[in-house]
Amino acid sequence: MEVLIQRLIQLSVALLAGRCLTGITVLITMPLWALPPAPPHTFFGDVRDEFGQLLPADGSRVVFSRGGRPVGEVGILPAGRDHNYRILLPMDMRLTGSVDYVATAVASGELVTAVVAVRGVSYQPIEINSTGPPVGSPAGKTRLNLTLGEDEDGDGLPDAWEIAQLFYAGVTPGADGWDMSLIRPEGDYDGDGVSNRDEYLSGTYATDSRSYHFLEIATLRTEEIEFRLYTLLGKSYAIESSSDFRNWTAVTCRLGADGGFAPSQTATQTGETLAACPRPEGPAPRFYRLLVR
Ligand SMILES: [Ca+2]
Ligand SMILES: [Ca+2]
Repeated sequence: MEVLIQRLIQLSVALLAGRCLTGITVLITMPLWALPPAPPHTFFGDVRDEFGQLLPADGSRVVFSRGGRPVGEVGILPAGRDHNYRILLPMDMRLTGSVDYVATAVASGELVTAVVAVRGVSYQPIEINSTGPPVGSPAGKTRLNLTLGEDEDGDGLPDAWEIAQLFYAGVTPGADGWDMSLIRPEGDYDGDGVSNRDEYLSGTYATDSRSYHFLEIATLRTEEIEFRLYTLLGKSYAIESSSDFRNWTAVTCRLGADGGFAPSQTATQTGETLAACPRPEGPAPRFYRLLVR
């Protein structure tokens, strides 16, 4: 009877540990101090080059490290999402007396860094400083956009893009070089109502008031709304609608005369373009916005 009770206890322990009972040996050698992992933390976002273009899925990779040692690596994703990289960092519960279940496991609050490897060369994104961002909670998500390029003036915009905008505007460098303070992210150099940062992200000129993204109603038909918008070749566009300015849903539209209907489409021309979208039923007011990637 004593042996039976002992085996029942062992069976309970084995089941609690999520293992199959194959014998007493399993119970003895099972590493009881190796606690289960916590759910991974997800970092995701957009990786852009110094002129605002999303990096293509051409083999470039995002590598996360802790203390100089890699803890995760992923390739750039193809278009079609609201991000072009997504990495799940393994996490450990870090309970007292335990050891990590894998050497690359991280914990909440730990600092990590990231580099982007393009054709074998690693670049440190502008957003990554010497300490790097902290890891959030298990199962949590952190959006971390990564921008390539130099940023000597520390404003978050790649200097190469800022200089290109000034050059386009006819500004010349002084004795101390280019005055990049003229192009601040929150500023609007050309006064077209679109911030310099948004012009960088959308690919328009920050120093040309004729170059900016807009969305307006061109024609209102019984069953269709025709929008007029500004597109750039190769950029993708999505029109979203809302009835309360809080919850937005993508509208399936046709961009240009030849395209099919889809929630997001890549422009085949630069300039004004028409987009045909189904008109919603009912008298409720509807708001629309344009997303550019
Ligand atoms: Ca800068
Ligand atoms: Ca502007």
